Amino acid sequence: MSLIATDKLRIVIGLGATGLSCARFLHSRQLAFRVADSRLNPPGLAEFQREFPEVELALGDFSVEQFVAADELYVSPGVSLKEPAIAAAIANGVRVSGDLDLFVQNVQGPVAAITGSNGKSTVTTLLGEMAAKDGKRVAVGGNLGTPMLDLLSNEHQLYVLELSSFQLERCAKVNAEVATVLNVSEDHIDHHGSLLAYHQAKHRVFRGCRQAVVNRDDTLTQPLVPEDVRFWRFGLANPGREEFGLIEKDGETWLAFGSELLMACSELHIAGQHNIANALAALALGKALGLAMPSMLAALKEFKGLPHRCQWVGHFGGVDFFDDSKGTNVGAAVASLNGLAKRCRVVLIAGGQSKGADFAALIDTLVDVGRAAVFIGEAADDLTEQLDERLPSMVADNMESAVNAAFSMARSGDAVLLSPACASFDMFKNYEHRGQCFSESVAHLAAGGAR
Ligand code: UMA
Ligand code: ADP
Repeated sequence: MSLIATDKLRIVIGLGATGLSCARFLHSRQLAFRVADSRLNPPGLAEFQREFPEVELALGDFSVEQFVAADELYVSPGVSLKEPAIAAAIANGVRVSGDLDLFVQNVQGPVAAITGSNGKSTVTTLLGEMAAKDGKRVAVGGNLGTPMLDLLSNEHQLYVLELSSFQLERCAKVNAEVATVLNVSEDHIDHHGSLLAYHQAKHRVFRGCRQAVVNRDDTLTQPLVPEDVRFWRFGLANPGREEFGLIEKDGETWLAFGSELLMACSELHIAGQHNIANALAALALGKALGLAMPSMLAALKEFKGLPHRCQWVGHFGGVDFFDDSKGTNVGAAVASLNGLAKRCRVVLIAGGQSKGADFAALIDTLVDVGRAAVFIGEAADDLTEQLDERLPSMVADNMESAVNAAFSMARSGDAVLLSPACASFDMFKNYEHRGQCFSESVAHLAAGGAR
């Protein structure tokens, strides 16, 4: 296919999953583009060279001259807009956006746009399963994994997108049928600079939305939107009229809509108060989209949760082991610790790249509900210092030693929880790799003999 020669210079920045999807999209629309990546060997290189041998590619340090001369930059989420070459382009009036803008301009069909500090992947997946159960041809992706541009198809009746603050900060308008910020707690402060800037990036999800789902328990999720936007509210207290919440009846806690009891929480396979909040959020989003309640409840009853989210991975010597490798910020690790603390004492494995986080809330919870801690990665010394010997702790330099150390400090009936409150990239390829190393170390420990 020959590309349309135009006077526009478009540059796709980043050659990971997003960059490749942008390249495929622009190519499918016969629009000329170039690609740049600051890495010499980016992950999408081989695929890119195979699919687009004719497209110009610049690897290594970004070129200020090239970016400033461009008309449009499509910047991958992992690349900061503060990169000097990109900042210079912005200062020169170059149009800078990302895959989300391209998606919004080209999608046909309603979009559910989901962001928040924690629970995004769980709620996105759950809502996708509810929609599928209700017979909708639904596409599910975004930050969850499949780049959103790869989802575009006339076949789909609904798009359910998980959106990160990185994707949102470079998008003008999302125009979602329903949008939500599930919760807001500190994350990615190294990237955004402050909680305020992070909050503002997240709240872009509401731009142009027709309906909004709001968490009654977290005022930071409340949007400033025009009056004609329809609100759906959820929270862990008794619901008001047309709201989702919890009702206690006959010794059971029920998911409820107004005064209507929907299903007992004991029927959920996903554990912890945070997952009950996720279930309520998914129901509220589904209600906004007009999904039938019986289909949504059937999907909820079947949902077993995602891997690396408080996932039970083994039992040895009287100790249960849980992989919460996706607990990549303080709020997530606190939620997991509190969830497990309902059943037992916890030995926590935490640490990695802190992203500029303040660990105070994690340490306070750990002191309350923990037995001991093992710290790993770049944040290990900071965590040890903040714990200040209020609980026994050790530092380990790999996952196998961390699991062995955690087990040696656990008592029969305790749980060992990997919920790092940090990014994984200092020691692992990604959070999945970290979780896999944890499970393998647990299996190795179990194979090595009794306590
Ligand atoms: N990078 C460079 N130079 C470049 C381009 C990228 O050094 O020129 C680095 C980035 O700094 C980053 C890494 O490469 O460390 C990957 O960045 P990317 O933008 O190329 O990432 P993609 O492969 O396109 O994947 C992105 C999301 N990644 C990020 O936002 C970092 C994926 O979310 C998402 O699944 C995918 O798009 C499809 O939409 C992952 C993630 O970690 C799961 N997200 C963060 C999170 O959930 O906390 C936001
Ligand atoms: P995200 O996609 O936002 O990272 P996930 O659904 O993948 O969220 O869950 C990641 C981790 O965040 C979980 O393992 C758990 O520790 C924590 N978590 C999930 N849902 C919530 C919630 N609603 N509130 C607080 N923490 C949560």
